[in-house]
Amino acid sequence: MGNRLNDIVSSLVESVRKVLVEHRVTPEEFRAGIGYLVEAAEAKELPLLIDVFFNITVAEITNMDSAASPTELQGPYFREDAPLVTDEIATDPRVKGTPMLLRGKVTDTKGDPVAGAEVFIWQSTPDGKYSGFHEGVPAGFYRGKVLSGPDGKYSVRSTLPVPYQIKNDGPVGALLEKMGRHSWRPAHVHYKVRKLGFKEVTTQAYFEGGEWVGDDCCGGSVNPELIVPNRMVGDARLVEFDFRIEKVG
Ligand code: MBD
Ligand code: FE
Repeated sequence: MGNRLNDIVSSLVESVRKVLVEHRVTPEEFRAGIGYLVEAAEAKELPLLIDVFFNITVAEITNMDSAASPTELQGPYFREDAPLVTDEIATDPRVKGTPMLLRGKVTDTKGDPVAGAEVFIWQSTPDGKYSGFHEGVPAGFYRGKVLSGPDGKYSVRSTLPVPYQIKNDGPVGALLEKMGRHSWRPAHVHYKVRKLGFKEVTTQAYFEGGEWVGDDCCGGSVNPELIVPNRMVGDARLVEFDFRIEKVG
């Protein structure tokens, strides 16, 4: 039996040691680094810090040799307790937003419809906040869980998210700023598709021509397969997004 935990942690330690040597890191810098991590933890920003730098890589690993549709960042704002929704995701009537229609189909890797799949959808408010994490957004707003129908299809209304700056008033924002990096993400909608007997697919949709699509602070240029064309249905921006999920085993 191998020891995967030991394999990974030992490699991680080895990699960090190389960086310390390469940059001749001083004891003061080393202590400052530890202090920074404590600060990030105290500000509850460790998930954000780790997601910003590494989540994209884990998504890319998942996509290697996968017949399912591409996975992408989960980010720090998923919640299991998303309300079950049928045709509308709750949005704050006090905040003006552009209508958005999210629809698509869940199939297996042969293209047959998968009924009764849970499609979790979560997104920012029109001013870049997530319910359950940021103040001022009622719980359960801008997120929901919709079930695919007998034909595998789902359809819900919401409002358009905007490009937004990841939380930048804490340790993560301070780090990016000192590094000379920006903290913007292109506008996006998050999805997680779950069905017993299938591998879960976590992904995001981006908007054609959207600002920062070529320069996401969490991973550079976004996967072109995840960019939806600019289409309207009535007064609503259409986000047509299909999912191919793969059987376990
Ligand atoms: C987000 O909204 C997000 O989606 C990611 C990946 C990181 C930070 C904030
Ligand atoms: Fe997000």
